[in-house]
Amino acid sequence: EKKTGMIEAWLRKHRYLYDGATRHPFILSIHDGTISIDSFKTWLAQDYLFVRALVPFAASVLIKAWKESDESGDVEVILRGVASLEDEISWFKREANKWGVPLSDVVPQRPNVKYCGFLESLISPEVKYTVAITAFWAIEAVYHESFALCIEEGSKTPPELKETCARWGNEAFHGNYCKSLQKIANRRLQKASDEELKKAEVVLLSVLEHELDFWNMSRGNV
Ligand code: HMH
Repeated sequence: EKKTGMIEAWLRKHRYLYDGATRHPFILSIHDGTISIDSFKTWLAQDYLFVRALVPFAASVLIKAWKESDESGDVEVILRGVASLEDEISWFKREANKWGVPLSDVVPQRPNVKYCGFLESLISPEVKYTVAITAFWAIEAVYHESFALCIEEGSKTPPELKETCARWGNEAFHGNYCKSLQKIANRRLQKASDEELKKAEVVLLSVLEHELDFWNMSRGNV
């Protein structure tokens, strides 16, 4: 079995699930301009809570990189991601204010609770850097690929949602960030034991399933 480009191989193998997560009806409804504003508001409020939970997970990946990585450059890539989350949280507060969504009393819905619980389980020191960085890449890549579709030429994304889509869909920051994470993940997976590879693949599938459930929740189908 060839171990190089493991991420690409897994994406081919799990294409159906990956497309399900990145071409979800929620995203397609933004892309074709038919999204209901209630769905968008639900997503906004729930994703604010998710991003708050993403901070300690991202910080745990940073610690794992510092302890376990064979290349010091990994820390900078992950640090850039951690740092960008502060701006992201401020953005959520501004955006929620704009839409009249009160963030102080948002109750996390079940799929969100489950996804955040999954993130928390990955913080454990027993979860290896290779497995954690694979999860981190997948989490960011699903959002990038999803929202990139909505800013493509010819999309009918409502103008008031363009900024949201560009936040994750843009190539300049988010696209390159995902590429850097993917490169790190591939490099680590190339050197991983079969047992670690199995764990990383399972974690990737879990991320994709949680992302699907998150989109479903945003559309009101819990
Ligand atoms: C549910 N997945 C979810 N929310 C996000 N903000 C990201 C991924 C990427 O940051």
